[in-house]
Amino acid sequence: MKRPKSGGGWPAVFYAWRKAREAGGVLRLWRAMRSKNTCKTCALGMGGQRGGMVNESGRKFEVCKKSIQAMAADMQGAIRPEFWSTYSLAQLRQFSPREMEACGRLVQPVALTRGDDDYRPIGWEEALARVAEKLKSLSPDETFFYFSGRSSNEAGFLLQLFARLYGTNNVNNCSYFCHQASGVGLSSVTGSGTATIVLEDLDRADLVFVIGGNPASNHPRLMTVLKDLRRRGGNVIVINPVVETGLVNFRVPSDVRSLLFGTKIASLYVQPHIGGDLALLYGIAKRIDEMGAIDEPFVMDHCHGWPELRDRLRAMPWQGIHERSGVPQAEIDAAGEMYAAAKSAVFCWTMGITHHVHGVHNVQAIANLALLRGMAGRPGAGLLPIRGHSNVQGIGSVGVTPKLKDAVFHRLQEHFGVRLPTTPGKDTLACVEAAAAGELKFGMCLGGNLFGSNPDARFAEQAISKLSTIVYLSTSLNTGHARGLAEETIILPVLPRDEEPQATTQESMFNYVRLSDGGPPRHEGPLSEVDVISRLARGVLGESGPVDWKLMADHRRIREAIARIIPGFEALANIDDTKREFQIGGRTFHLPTFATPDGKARLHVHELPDLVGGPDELRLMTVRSEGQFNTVVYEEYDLYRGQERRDVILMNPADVERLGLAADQRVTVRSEAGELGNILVRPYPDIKAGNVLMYYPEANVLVPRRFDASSKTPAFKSVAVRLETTAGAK
Ligand SMILES: Nc1nc2c(c(=O)[nH]1)N[C@H]1C(S)=C(S)[C@@H](COP(=O)(O)OP(=O)(O)OC[C@H]3O[C@@H](n4cnc5c(=O)[nH]c(N)nc54)[C@H](O)[C@@H]3O)O[C@H]1N2
Ligand SMILES: Nc1nc2c(c(=O)[nH]1)N[C@H]1C(S)=C(S)[C@@H](COP(=O)(O)OP(=O)(O)OC[C@H]3O[C@@H](n4cnc5c(=O)[nH]c(N)nc54)[C@H](O)[C@@H]3O)O[C@H]1N2
Ligand SMILES: [Mo]
Repeated sequence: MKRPKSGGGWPAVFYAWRKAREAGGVLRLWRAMRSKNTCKTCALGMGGQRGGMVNESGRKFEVCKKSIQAMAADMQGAIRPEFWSTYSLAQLRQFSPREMEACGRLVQPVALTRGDDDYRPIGWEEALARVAEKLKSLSPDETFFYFSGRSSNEAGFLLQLFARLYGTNNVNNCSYFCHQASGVGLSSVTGSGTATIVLEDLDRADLVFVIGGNPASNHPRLMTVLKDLRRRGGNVIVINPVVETGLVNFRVPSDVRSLLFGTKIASLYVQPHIGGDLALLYGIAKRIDEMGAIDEPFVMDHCHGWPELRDRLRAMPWQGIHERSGVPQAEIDAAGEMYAAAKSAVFCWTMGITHHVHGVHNVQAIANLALLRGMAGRPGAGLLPIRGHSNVQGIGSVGVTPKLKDAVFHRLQEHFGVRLPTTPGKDTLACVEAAAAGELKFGMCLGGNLFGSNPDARFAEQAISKLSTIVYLSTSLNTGHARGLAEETIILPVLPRDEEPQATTQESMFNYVRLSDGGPPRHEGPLSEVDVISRLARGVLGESGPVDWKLMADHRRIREAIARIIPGFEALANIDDTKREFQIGGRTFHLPTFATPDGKARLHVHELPDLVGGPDELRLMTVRSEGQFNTVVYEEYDLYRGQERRDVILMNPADVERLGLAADQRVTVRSEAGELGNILVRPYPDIKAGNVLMYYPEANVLVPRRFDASSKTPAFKSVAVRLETTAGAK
């Protein structure tokens, strides 16, 4: 497949037209896109009260291929009742992630009991009664509740409240597979786990670091910001073992000049080894120190830990830095010089930073680098984890975490006059491990694909199979519905946010709360998430408890409770009347007074980790293609990497040659967790030698359950693998 020379551009525009046809016409899609609902894809966020395709400041009109893709998917036809008897479970298990999604929208509850050949439609009453009876028969700590980041603040808050009043803290969200290392890392630095800046700050920056991410595919809106920055004369430093097409050159579709001529994005492209970022970040910091470019007054007045960090930097030999990062001195110097010359730098990062056993250390090292030059706690400079799901941050804010913040815990008890459980709750991977050990019996998933997003797919399948019941609240089918099966599996169809009968709210990665109006349902059958949770809670906890679950089906009531309980959300109480979206207070820092007890930020000191894998192994990253959203695959091809299929391993030509392989040769890829056969070798000069790339979620059978000790985030990006040629095949 031919690779385009730039990201975005006409292919993105044509794609939008094609999707519009699939969605039943341009006008229909246009109306859906312009409705006042928060965009469904990433957490950079568009939409809300300003209408779709308009950003937080309300100024810019943007075309995002991803949001069109997600919208068109929700505009699919319904899965018809006869589907369930036409396709057996055995057939569904053969479906690819793309085929599962393309089945259509879920519109009726279905259930599967082990031994059955296929799912059977059941009524809502029966489905909810079965789930309620099950919960009543179990002890609460035999259950867990997993949340994806697409649901609303209202649904997230209500389900965690129900889970806790039922009696368990086994409440967690997909962040444990995603940005948890960012939250833990940032909290240890600034006392707050989120971005230190707002959207406007990016407009004032003259240097942006893009570390471990592929925003051209995954956060296309960031590309507009980077284009504007380059036009202003600013710089972009990309740190990534892969040269991603769209980070070299991008054609922003909503900007005529950029669309026609393209915009150069990276001023400097640094390629470390997978997992080499920590060494590289220390290297740049060391260079800054050597240059005498440390902001001494800032680190002395506003940070703890400079003397320790300084000693570490000075004692660290350059050779160790080069070996562990894979980056030569000249490139470290170039990055250091560009950084030292910048007046206002913003540091962005994504999964290439968090998906490692040293994910939190990576985040702390990024913060070190920022603080050393006083690049936090003032306008135009700061730290920006680029979040994944559109409301993953909100879900966390409203209490979907095993442990509630102390203030939230007390206010929740007080507000509802209840006592909450104090047993320790489990994170996501711990729940899967506990299921495997037979300690858990029941799981409920508010969206997402718990099976598909897990490391060690074979293990995840076995673990879930040990549960007696798993309940999925989903909008469409995914591989989890065919492979993440318990003794009894129940799928409950729910409405996406633009079909909600009541307004909902979401929080962007800039700590900005948006209001979605909802809209008419496209199909009969699915219920609103809150409706399902409220009915279930009534069935389990009864009508007469301290919480009136019927009243709590009113989103305004939920918002009132959130406003009282969650710090910074006060303005949510009357958002229905004011329609005013708002910035959550106390999290962004435009002055160097941080949310720590004494207001100072903390610098951290680390050991540099060895690179993953032995001399005869390769380091594997598992990543997204252009045509997928997490475990949901929309297209088999990956446009910008020029791959027409997904069962491939991208390798540097030097590795292909060294291992005596050839293009399109079939190999078996092995790791400590498992193996994948019949994978095609694809020589790919843009990946640094020694490192290889495969697509998530198919490659998850290879990802071991290794995780970062303090954030529990699995190391999805650093898997040691070996290749074997598949006998007889070429
Ligand atoms: N279209 C689309 N948009 C999405 C998503 C999607 O699936 N599709 N998913 C959403 C979600 S939940 C998330 S979390 C984000 C994910 O957004 P990203 O983090 O951009 O997604 P990944 O594909 O995991 O990309 C990882 C990038 O990190 C690089 N990388 C891998 N290992 C390393 C390393 O060790 N060091 C460095 N420096 N880089 C490394 C890879 O080369 C790749 O460019 O996107 C969100 N937006
Ligand atoms: N190997 C590897 N594994 C990874 C990653 C990786 O990079 N590599 N990335 C990790 C990351 S960053 C993440 S965030 C996780 C993703 O983990 P998840 O969030 O668990 O997975 P998704 O694939 O986003 O979930 C998609 C499903 O959500 C449902 N859905 C969509 N919209 C709605 C809605 O409005 N309401 C409800 N109730 N359901 C809805 C649909 O049924 C859809 O099939 O995967 C992680 N796993
Ligand atoms: Mo994510």
